[in-house]
Amino acid sequence: MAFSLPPLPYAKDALAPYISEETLEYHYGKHHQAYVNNLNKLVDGTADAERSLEEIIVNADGGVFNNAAQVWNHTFYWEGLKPNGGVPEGALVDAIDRDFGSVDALKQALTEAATTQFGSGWAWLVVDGGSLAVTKTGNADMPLRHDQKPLWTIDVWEHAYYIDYRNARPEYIQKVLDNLMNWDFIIDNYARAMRL
Ligand code: MN3
Repeated sequence: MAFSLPPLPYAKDALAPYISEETLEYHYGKHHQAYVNNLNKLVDGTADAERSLEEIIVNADGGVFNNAAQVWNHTFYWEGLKPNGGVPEGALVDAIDRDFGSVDALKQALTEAATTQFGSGWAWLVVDGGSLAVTKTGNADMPLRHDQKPLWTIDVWEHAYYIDYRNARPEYIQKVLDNLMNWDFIIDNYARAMRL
């Protein structure tokens, strides 16, 4: 069964003005779609065609891993973005206070990771051994490869921000952190991660 591009969880203009409809047309409609298409070409006729995306990500290398992980990473990124995406609450807030000191300090750690990732990649909020942590990964690399459970991510490949912010990656990061974090999604992911 071929992999398919999951529908966006909102309209293409829903993240404007922080992320424009034009960026979504390219980033979702072209880049994300291309990873799906490339993955399908690579796994066609192989055992990976019958595996889940997560099974491929944990086991594969090279182009199969890169495209499978990029399909997964982008779907997760879109789900993590939302205007008016709630506020941190409940057990998640307790964990943030314990592991970072405050929500502002967590955002500062995410800013630092996303800003300093050299070249293409991602910054992540993860659960690592029961604690919250902020990490950064290069290219398609992602937490499932490191026995970490992802809660949220920000894409810092240039294609994520170049139409709206040109080279100003720090401005893109700040706008996303201040306006588009889907805390309801993070709360759900944290609850699921702590049950596993
Ligand atoms: Mn991307």
